[in-house]
Amino acid sequence: MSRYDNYFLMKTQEVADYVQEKLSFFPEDHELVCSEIGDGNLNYVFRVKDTQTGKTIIVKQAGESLRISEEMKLSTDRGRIEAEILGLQGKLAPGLVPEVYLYDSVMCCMLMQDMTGHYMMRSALLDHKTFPKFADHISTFLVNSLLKTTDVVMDHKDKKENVKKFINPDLCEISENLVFSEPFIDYNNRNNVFAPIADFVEKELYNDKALHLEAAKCKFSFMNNAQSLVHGDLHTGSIFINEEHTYVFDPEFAFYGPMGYDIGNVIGNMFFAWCNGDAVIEDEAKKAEFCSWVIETNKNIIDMFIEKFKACFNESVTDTMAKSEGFLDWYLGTVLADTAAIAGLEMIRRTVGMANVKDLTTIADEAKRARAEKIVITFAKNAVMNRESFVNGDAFVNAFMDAVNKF
Ligand code: SR1
Ligand code: MG
Repeated sequence: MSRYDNYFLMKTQEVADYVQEKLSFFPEDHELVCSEIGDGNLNYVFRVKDTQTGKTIIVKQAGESLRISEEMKLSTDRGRIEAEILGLQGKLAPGLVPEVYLYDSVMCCMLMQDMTGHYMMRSALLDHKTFPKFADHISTFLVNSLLKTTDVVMDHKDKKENVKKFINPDLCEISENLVFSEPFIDYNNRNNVFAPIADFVEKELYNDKALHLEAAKCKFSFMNNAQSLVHGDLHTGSIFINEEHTYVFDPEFAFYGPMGYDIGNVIGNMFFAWCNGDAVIEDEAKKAEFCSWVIETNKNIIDMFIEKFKACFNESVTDTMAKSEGFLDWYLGTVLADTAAIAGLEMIRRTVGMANVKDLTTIADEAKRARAEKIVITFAKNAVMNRESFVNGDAFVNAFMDAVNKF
């Protein structure tokens, strides 16, 4: 009989004892301290530290309701999904995800590696730090975790087992509402629209029926195209990074969906970093350096993804029909179109929806923030409406700069 035989939400001061009971990670007689470090919308994240050695571990516990909203209840099964996908991604993309030491399905707790020496990427980008190896690292992660979990590569029955294992209805429902629906029709009355651009949003998002139709098509692709095991929430807050290394974490939204969902999330969130840098950095040379790095990085992410995707496809394809001449180019074209559409939809929802990004909300100057948000919405609409023309890195960054030049 243990006090952890039934689920309860732990308080910070209870977490160190929990770790000692569950793992032999720290010596029994060492003094441990614990702090709550999570700033996400859903879970409680604690760091436990050995005061003698400085060694640390992370404990992530899923609550039954969300941190961002008490009324929103969610299955705690998301913790299992997260622990399982991290194990799988660790095999497919070694070194690019943190190690999971234990998943406790009763307490819905994951004990995992502390990614010390790394910054949370969104915060680092808000400090306008640059990471020269990011495009290389993230394109490797995307190709390996996405292409290698498709029917192109996997045995089809094994892949279907994966689809079952990673069915994630509650978290998918959040995205179906927040990404694909509410930014266009605010039926839950919880959009956060920045008042100075309310008229712009009304005209460009709420009243644009052609846009609604394309968003609807993307929503049904999200719900029905079980293409790859996607991370499901790959924004810059789900990445820990330094100059040399990148970790992707927090895949609790994982499910089998279109792989462009992950790639588009990365691209869209990088463009947010550009918007922040452009609006906030005062020194013109520094601004140019940071903003050009973001643009170059997004171009490289797409181009490296294409190159690595083709190489991986040719090396790993197993499906007989997928080896048909022309299939690879057709398939990749659909992935890039999905990527463009998702970059656009993610950018729209993080601007006017319920869950906003600090990259925009911390721009203190109202006029600069309004300009940034109009740039975002203008690029995003183009990316959704004309997604098939986004065929390489240049297409993405040129379209973004076209939007910038309009305001
Ligand atoms: C109600 S949860 C809001 C958002 O936070 C997560 O990070 C996901 O992006 C979700 O859409
Ligand atoms: Mg998250």
